[in-house]
Amino acid sequence: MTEVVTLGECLIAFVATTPGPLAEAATFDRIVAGAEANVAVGLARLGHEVSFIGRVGADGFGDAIRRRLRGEGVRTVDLATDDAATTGLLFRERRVLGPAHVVYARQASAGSRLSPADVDRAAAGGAFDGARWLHLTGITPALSADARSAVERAIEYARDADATLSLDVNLRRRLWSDEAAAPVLRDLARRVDILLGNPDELAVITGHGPGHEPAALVRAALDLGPGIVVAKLGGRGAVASDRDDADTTVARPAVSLPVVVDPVGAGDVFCAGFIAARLEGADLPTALEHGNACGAAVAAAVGDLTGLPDRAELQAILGASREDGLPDTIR
Ligand code: KDG
Repeated sequence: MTEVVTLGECLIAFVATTPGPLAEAATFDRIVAGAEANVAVGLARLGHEVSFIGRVGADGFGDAIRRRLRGEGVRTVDLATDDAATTGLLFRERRVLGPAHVVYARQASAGSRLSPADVDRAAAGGAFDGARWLHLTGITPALSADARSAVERAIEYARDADATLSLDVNLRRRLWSDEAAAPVLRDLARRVDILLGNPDELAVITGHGPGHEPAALVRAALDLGPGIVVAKLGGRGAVASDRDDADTTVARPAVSLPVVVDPVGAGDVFCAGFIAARLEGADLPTALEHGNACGAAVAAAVGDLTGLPDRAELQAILGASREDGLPDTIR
């Protein structure tokens, strides 16, 4: 039995070893990446039981993903090996300022061939039995028609299990245009309990142009239907509103970092910290603080998973940030 189920494409990422544009990058670190897998590992590190539904190729990259997820304690029985396709890859530059550019090699990859049958198999194997939470991202429906149907199937099982549904918008403009993404993501947003995204993403799904305050975007997104909307603001923390008290916006500042080493993955791990806190009964402001702390820990190290905190580290970061900034060492 698992508390949290998630599904999507886990990739191997080649991340430039030195900061700068991709055109200048000649050496790369090989890491395991993928938004939903990042959330899964983040939750497992924080002591929660997580199932990951997906596909990898019958290749060394797929083996590396399986070993990593399993080693982190994520349930991988529903991570199928697809003999007919290779594991998806991405190549990413490192940027401290501005968004990092990415090149994908994931078209027709094993992960993008995820289908409703995979979700049915996982359900038959008990993945949704007693599940309390299903976490989705806007990446999976962009991968293929089958992957989009797999998301729909997972929602059906999660509803039957009375699980909480969360959606991290995670708009990937290398996979689809705003015009193609907006109606699909809006339709998902209407049906989840908790919607998370950055202001740019919330603007796209609410149909707002740029330049709106996060609190206004959160309120507009609440009108779509979710019970809670969270705007992730990176270095400015997070703001959120609950439908039951829509006039009140809760804001929590980011944990301030002496240096942002690699912010990619921080948004995913924010979700992990937030979900873990809610599973443990935390109120909205506390869940935002946990999300911010997890995000900061990941932004302080290279790679999507490297800096993920365990429970003790999370408590140390929270304690230190409430006092006087981060200590040099937390243990
Ligand atoms: O959020 C981090 C992800 O962007 C990264 O791990 C890769 O999932 C990924 C994607 O599709 O871009």
